[in-house]
Amino acid sequence: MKHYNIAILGATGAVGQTMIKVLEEREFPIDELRLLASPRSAGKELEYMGVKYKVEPVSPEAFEGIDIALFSAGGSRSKEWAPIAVEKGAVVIDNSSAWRMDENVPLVVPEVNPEDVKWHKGIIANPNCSTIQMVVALNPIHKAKKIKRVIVSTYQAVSGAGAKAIRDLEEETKAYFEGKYYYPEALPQHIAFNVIPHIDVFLDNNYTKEEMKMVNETRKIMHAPDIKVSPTCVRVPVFYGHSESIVIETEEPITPEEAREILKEAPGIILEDDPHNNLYPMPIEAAGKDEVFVGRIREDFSFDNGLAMWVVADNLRKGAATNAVQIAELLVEYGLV
Ligand code: 25A
Ligand code: L14
Repeated sequence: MKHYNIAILGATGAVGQTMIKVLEEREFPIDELRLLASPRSAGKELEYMGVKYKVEPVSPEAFEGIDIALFSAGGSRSKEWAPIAVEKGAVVIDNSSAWRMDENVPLVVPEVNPEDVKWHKGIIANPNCSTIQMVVALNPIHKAKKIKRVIVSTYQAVSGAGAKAIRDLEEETKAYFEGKYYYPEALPQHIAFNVIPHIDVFLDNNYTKEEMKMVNETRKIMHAPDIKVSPTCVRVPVFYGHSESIVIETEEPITPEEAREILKEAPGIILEDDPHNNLYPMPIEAAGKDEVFVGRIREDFSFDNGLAMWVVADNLRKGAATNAVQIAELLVEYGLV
């Protein structure tokens, strides 16, 4: 079997470290592994398969001989380094929002639109975490009964905003009980014992950029330019795992039982829907897992053809690292590297 040279840019970040773990767990056929980050992290050691690897500062030479480069170091780094990595011959799988809506860049969720990797021109974008788990759940229903409209409210974990935001929740919680004050470093407000209806920056239309990612990326991934999405994205004091309350309006009626039958068979989904026995998805249980968990499926009786559900996934795994590694697996499967 062929083995590949892999680079991770942003290896020391919350997503980067999860990428290393996921590559290891899925036994991705790696020949050489290069861990890259900013110069301030160079020299740090990270473990892969029980072996310590030194983190190198990112440079053009670092991409020499690399087959696949996984990027998760933020949008501005992706804009700067992806063209350089491609020029050196690598296929870039980018986790930032930098390239997602570029018409020359496929935006891929392997359970939904795997074939789109085939037309890549060097860069493949990994969607936003909240969007990924939503389309995994909605696409099978959309294929059966066209979805016209989606109303979604998210409950997003702090880890989505990176390693520093994880520390914000830890330190603020400690400070609260010690009667001290902690100034948040990564999040725009205090998150401990609070919820914040603000993720990424506000735009002129009074939605956040995170919310507009859910609108635009959903259409691109599902090849459904007419689907209407009404999102509200909220940060909650949870470390790992995003949750979503989703209400859809379909063209044809669909019963909760039909939806359960469809989702039971759908790829990448675990149905946990037995509320009378207290069975429903929760972030504390989805954390560390690669699937999307769906439950609380019920009729929305506030309008015709309405269906409500609750969808949870580990944002660092299916929302970022796992989805990126699955895209790398598709490249191998289709013989594109
Ligand atoms: O622009 P976007 O697309 O909106 O993305 C913004 C951020 O979202 C996070 C990710 O942060 C990203 O940076 N993110 C979460 N989920 C995501 C997803 N699905 C996602 N982004 C995209 N898609 P993160 O914390 O997970 O990872 C950040 C990584 O980026 C590296 N990096 C930063 N600047 C870089 C760079 N790499 C190369 N060149 C640059 N100029 C960053 O490397 C990290 O790997 P790092 O090792 O330098 O920083 C992490 C470590 O360094 C310490 N540290 C950082 N800043 C400071 C610091 N210590 C003291 N003072 C500081 N100011 C941290 O302790 C940490 O260990
Ligand atoms: O992938 O939770 O566009 O703050 C960047 C912000 C992921 C979530 C992206 C957050 C997002 C992140």
